[in-house]
Amino acid sequence: MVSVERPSEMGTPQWNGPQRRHLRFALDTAEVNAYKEKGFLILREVFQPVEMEFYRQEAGRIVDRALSLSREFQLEPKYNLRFEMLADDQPWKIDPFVSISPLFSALVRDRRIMDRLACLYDGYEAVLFKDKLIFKPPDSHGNGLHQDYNWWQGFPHSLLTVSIALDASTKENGCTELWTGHHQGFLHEPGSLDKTQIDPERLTNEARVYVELEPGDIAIFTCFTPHAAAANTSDSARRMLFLSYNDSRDGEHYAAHYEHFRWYRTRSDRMEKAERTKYYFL
Ligand SMILES: O=C(O)CCC(=O)C(=O)O
Repeated sequence: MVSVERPSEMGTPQWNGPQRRHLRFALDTAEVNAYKEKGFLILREVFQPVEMEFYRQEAGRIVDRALSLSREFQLEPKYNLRFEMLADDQPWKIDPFVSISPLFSALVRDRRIMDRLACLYDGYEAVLFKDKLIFKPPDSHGNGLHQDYNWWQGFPHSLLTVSIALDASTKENGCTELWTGHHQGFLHEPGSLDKTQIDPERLTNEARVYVELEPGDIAIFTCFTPHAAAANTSDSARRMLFLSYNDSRDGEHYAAHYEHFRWYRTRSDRMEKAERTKYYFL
C-alpha cells in the first residue's frame, strides 16, 4: 500500500526564517519543546480580565440568541444540534458557536492564539476546525478519559485544541485533567466511535496534571493527549471555550467535521429517519 505523508508531517526547513519575525505573540523555543514533549502547554494571562467579562456576557447572549431563533422559526429548541441540554433544560454545551457570535468569531482568529499556534506548525497558519463552549453548570457531569482524535478519525493528525477559561477552573468545578507524555499514538479502538473511555491502566497516573486556570489563561493540547474532567461539584458554572485547529498545510476541514458531527448526533442506529429529520443547527 502506498503511504501518503500529510503535508504537515513533511517538515519545513524554512522555519527559523523570515516568517518568525512577524509573529508578535510567538512562543519561545522552551515552550515549543515543552509542548512537543508533554503534549500540552499552559499559558497564563493571555487575555485581560476586562475582555473576559465581555466573553462571559457573550456566552449568555449566544444561548438566548440561538433559543430565540428557534422560537422565531417555530422549531423545538430541543432539536437544535448546537446544544447539549441537561435534564432541566439548562445548556451544558453549545457547539458550534462562532456562526452566531461576531465577538467569538473574532476571538478564534485573535493573533494571541494564532501566532502561538503558528509556532507549533513550523510557522504556518492554523485553521479553525471546531468551536465549542462548555458551560458545565453546578452539579453537572464531566468527561471520561479519552483522546479527541477518537471523534476525529480520518481528519489530520495536526489537530489540537486551545481551551480558554472564562471562569476560574479548579479541581472542585471539574477542571481539565491532561496526561503528560502519552500523546504519541492513538489509544482507542481504531474505527470505533462508541468506546470513548481509555482504560486508565494504560496510563501512568503520576503523569496526570490538573489544569487549574484563571480567566484569561489558556491550555493547548494535541488531539492525542489523553484527558478527562470530573463533575462540577461547586455551586457555580465552569465556562470554558474549546477551540480546535489544524495546520493549514493539511487543508480546511471545518464543514466536513460538522457534517460528521451531525451524523454522529443523529445516526441511524440511534433513531428512525423521520426522527432524524427534525434536527437542525440554528
Ligand atoms: O471540560 C473539560 O475540561 C474537558 C472537555 C473534553 O474533554 C472534551 O470536550 O473533549
